[in-house]
Amino acid sequence: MIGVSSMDECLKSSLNGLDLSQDVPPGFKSGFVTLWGRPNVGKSALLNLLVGEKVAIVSPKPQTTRNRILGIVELETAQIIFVDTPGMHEPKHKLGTFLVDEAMAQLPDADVIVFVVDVSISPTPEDKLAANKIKHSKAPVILALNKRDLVKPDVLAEHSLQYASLGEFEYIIDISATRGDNVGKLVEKIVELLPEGPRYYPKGTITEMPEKFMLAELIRESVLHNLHQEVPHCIAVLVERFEERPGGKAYIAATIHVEKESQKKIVIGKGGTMIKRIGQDARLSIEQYLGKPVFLELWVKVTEDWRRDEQALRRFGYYVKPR
Ligand SMILES: Nc1nc2c(ncn2[C@@H]2O[C@H](COP(=O)(O)OP(=O)(O)O)[C@@H](O)[C@H]2O)c(=O)[nH]1
Ligand SMILES: [Mg+2]
Repeated sequence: MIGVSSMDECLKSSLNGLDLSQDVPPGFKSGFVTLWGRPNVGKSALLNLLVGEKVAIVSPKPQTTRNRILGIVELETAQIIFVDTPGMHEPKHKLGTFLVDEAMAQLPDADVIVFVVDVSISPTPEDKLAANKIKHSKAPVILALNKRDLVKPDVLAEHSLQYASLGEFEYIIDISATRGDNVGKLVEKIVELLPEGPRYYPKGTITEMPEKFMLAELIRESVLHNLHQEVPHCIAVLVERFEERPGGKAYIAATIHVEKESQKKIVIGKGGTMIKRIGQDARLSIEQYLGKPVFLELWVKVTEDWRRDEQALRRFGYYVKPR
């Protein structure tokens, strides 16, 4: 099950059997940094850039991220555990409720919150909603004005003021998650704000997401890139089999679940062209991720209205906590 009710619980399970007395230099800092904000502002792109590897899928469509995802950055003087969250929005179905709950669950244990916004446009109602949810948090908040590569300096200044008025911020910085502008400075400031602490994860750990989860995410990303409008939001991916085959090839069988027969037709495409394209793109990114050749078999199945069906949501890894 991917949905985790709180960071503490998750941390405890990952710490089982780990030697926490691992030597750390005096003054070593560590902690959880929650990446917060509405959908589509660049939280996952920022996480990947910080970690230096793809741990979260990214797309121009809102609500790409559905689970809390960890990305760990190891420095000489600190270990920063970044927590990527689904974007804050007004939920329209049970999946939406799960996304918002999953994001909210990452606030109480955060040592630092990075509130990411898209500075190329003025604040939207969802930015205001996201800002309000962290108004009373005990953790210090850094305002990261992302996508500065898209705006001229005068617009940047005007929008920055608008975002700055949404709350109280420990530090404000304009960054670009695609170009990398000011990301080093952002990390420096985060380290300054972190408490002293142990190395929570063994050196070299980048994420703790299970491999099967990453495979399903990479397939979902391929669907997001190849299909438009509502369909990508109506899909869930389950990896049924993941096996080593002789000759070092990986065999993966996965099912793409859609909500309606009409969506199944779109995902398969005329004469199977779309599912072929989705499969090819997914295979390439999975091969890059696993570092070995992959044989990928994809199936498409209708699971009626799964976004409103609690049992199906659980099966797909979107655990909805009792309210
Ligand atoms: N130009 C530009 N695009 C960005 C930047 N950061 C993210 N994006 C794009 O914005 C879209 C949403 O990014 P994503 O990381 O999925 O947003 P999230 O929903 O907040 O996780 C993607 O198309 C990214 O490539 C940036 O700094 N500059
Ligand atoms: Mg995301």
